[in-house]
Amino acid sequence: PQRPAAGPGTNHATDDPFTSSRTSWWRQDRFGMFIHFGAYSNLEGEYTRPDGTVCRNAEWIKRECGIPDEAYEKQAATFNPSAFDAQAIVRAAKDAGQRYIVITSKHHDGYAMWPTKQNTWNLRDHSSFDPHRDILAELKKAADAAGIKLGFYYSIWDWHDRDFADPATFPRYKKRMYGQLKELIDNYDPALLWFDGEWDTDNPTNTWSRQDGADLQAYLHGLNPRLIVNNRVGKRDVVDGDFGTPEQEIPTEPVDGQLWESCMTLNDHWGFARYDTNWKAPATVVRNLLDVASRGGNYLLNVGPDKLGRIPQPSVDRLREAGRWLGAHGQGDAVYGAGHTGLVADPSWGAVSRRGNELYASVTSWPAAGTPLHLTAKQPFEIASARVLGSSQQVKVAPSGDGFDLTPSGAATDPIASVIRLTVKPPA
Ligand code: JFZ
Repeated sequence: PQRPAAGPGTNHATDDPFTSSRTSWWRQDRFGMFIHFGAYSNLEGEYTRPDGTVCRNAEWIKRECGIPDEAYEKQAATFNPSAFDAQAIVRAAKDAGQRYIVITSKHHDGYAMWPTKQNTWNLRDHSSFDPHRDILAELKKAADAAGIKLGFYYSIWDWHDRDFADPATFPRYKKRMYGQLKELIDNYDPALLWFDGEWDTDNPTNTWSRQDGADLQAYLHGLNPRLIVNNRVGKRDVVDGDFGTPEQEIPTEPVDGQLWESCMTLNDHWGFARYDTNWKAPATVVRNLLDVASRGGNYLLNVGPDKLGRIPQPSVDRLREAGRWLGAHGQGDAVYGAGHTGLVADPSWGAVSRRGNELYASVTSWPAAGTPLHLTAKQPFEIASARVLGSSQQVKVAPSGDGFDLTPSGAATDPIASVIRLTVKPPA
């Protein structure tokens, strides 16, 4: 899909994100780690009200549980993520086959996770954390050493800064926000900024406009022309930012002519919630990644560290299982640098992605011996060869109806998904 030309009042990088070298790593890498970590993590999902009743939420706990400012500030003063281990986090991402990390530098509660000079509502000045530590610097260093890209989530919406909520004072807030973003870029050189909280909320004074988004993006690209920025910088339309951000869902169609990335939780919350044990099965994680890649998107899979800064073990386990799958039999070739085929319809038995003239048919429901998998062709092409990764078995290929029948001769190679690689001759 082609990106429309910039119209009046719009702004975006003048290159085409679909083909630009600026976005090249992001378009190849496909799989990233989202980290929701902030002052809310210190409550681990539960707030006990003065009357003894317990209210549950995660990163929205301040607002959803109606925690008074003083009480929230008081708990944040005890926040001490002393077990935050950047190398362990980067290792978990690397083991998962994730190639970039996006961490919340500031969520809606306004609490900055680095020693910002714009206010004292941050991890250095309002916590019980070692004042000599800087977790974003630690993460940057560990990510660089591992060849992992680092990006920052930043919420435009701010519940803490008094100047946010009044149009008369919003310019003052905006100045501090620009100041914080410059700090992030100057001090940590992020590859990507992931904005959020740009939407019209129940706060009637939130007047964030497309032009505000365009201005901000121009400012950011002035600081680093190679930055990648998501669409929540503006109004999430095709001209806003580089990529769309469907949340907790996998689109079946291109997202408004934009690159896209599905962000998803591993359980039912973004931030740590000690009571939430509704973990996705490892197979679900891998299959989601395969569906996403086959439709040309990226998958940003979230972890929520606990109040000490540790990724929950069930998350680590699932990440490791995803990485095991990607590393086995070269199956990662179905994901990295692979994308939408344009040639075949989404099958019911799995997902098909494409890298050059190879199609990767990832089969999540392996057929009984002798039963074919049908591949529906959306345009004519030929299959020159077919083999199952990690197996020497034959795959019989026969034209059939609106496409092909693929009949493997043996057993599945992987309980999560087995991959048939097809070499194709697409129409000239
Ligand atoms: C936002 C945040 O409010 C949430 O805490 C989390 O950080 C998530 C990744 O982003 O939540 C949203 C944003 C957009 C929609 C819904 C929730 N949306 O477009 O439907």
